[in-house]
Parts: sequence; C-alpha cells; structure tokens
Amino acid sequence: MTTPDLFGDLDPGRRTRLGPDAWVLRGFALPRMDALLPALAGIEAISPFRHMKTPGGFVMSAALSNCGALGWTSDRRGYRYSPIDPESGLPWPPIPEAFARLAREAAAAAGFEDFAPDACLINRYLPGARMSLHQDRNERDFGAPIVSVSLGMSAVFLFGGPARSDKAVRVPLHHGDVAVWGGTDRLRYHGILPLGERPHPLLGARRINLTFRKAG
Ligand code: MD3
Ligand code: FE
Repeated sequence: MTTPDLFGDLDPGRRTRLGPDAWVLRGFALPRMDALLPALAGIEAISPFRHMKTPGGFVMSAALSNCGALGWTSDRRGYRYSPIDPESGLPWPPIPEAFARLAREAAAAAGFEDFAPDACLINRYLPGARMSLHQDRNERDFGAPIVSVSLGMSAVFLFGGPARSDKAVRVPLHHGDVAVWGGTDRLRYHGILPLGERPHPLLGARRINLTFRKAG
C-alpha cells in the first residue's frame, strides 16, 4: 500500500504548475542559502526595512527594502519605481551576484531564458502582516517574468485570476521555494494571507520575500 503524499508541498525539487506560465520550484533556493543570507544582511545595512504608505493613506503591514538600479516605492502620491532610496537619499544597493544568478537560473528552469532583472523588491513580513490581492503592473514591460524567492516562515499565497473577483487558490510557500510567473499569468491577482506565529529555525519570526523584476 502506498502512503498518500500529504506533504508533497514540502518536498524539495518538485515543480508545481500554477498556470500555463506560472511555476513554484520547491526548494530551488535551499542549496544557495549560505550566499543569500549574508547578501540580504548587507542590503539591510544600507537600506533598512521600512513601512511605506499607500496612496490611500494606509500603512502597509509588510515592511520593504530594495536592491538594484530601480526600487519599488509607495507614498501618498502613488506607486512608482525610483533609482533613489527616499529614506537615505542614496541609490539602492546593487543586486548581489548570488541574487542575480538565482533569479536567472530559476527563470530558465521555468522556461524564461536570459532573465536580467533591474529591480529586486524585498518584503519583510512579521506575524500578522499580509498583502491584499493586487496585480504587479508598475513595470514598463510585461513581457519579462517575475521571480519570487521565499525565505523564513511559511506563508499562504493567494493566486487569483485576471480579475480581482476571480476565485483565488491557496498555495503554501516555504523557506527556499521560488515562484516564477510570466506570459499569460503575468497580470494575475495575488496576495499573501496574514503570517502565522511559528518562528522559522534559521530566520526566526519573520518571512522575507525577494521579487525580481524587469522594471525599467
Ligand atoms: C503573482 N509579493 O511584492 S510574490 C509583491 O510574497 C508581492 O511578498 C508577495 O506580491 C510576497 O508584489 C507575493 C509570490 C508570487 C508567486 C507567484 C505568482 C506572486 C505571483 C504568480 C502569478 C502572479
Ligand atoms: Fe505582487
């Protein structure tokens, strides 16, 4: 008798297809953690995580930072990509080589060759933080994919359709998982349910998400 694969989502090396052009590469980043975590600490030291305001006047529950030539920012005037960190007045730190290689290789593993991101948005979720359903549409060219790397505490990702009212499926994302989406799935609504309380053994009580984009 075979055991049902109750924990298939935790099995590193598996690919889960979420749509025609959307994949989750389970554990793809795990073998690279020794390079990724120090690189992340270096970015935090230059551009610390901060809570930005939405154009509607709300404070986002996820804190963010960026690396790369362009960084995603939000304030009362709107959402935009900027070459300057508004807190420091200086450029965002560059995308570390280990980040760029991971993004390029994950995109290729999902069928998107030669991905060269110029922006990496870094979200930090503490217990209770969430991201409501939205589309990523501040980038200039929707032809490039987006690559997302999950670190630390697990979260439930909501994967919807092209309209906000489309039913969303729930997909758990764990430490080391990499999601890649582009093509026909590029403008699907998505979000993150409120983060739980159980700390991650390596990163503690937080979830970090890197999203690599071609913004300019
Ligand atoms: C979208 N971040 O920063 S990325 C964002 O985990 C953002 O911090 C979330 O949405 C986060 O804009 C989610 C994960 C993800 C994975 C697969 C997708 C987003 C997706 C497939 C299609 C569309
Ligand atoms: Fe998004």
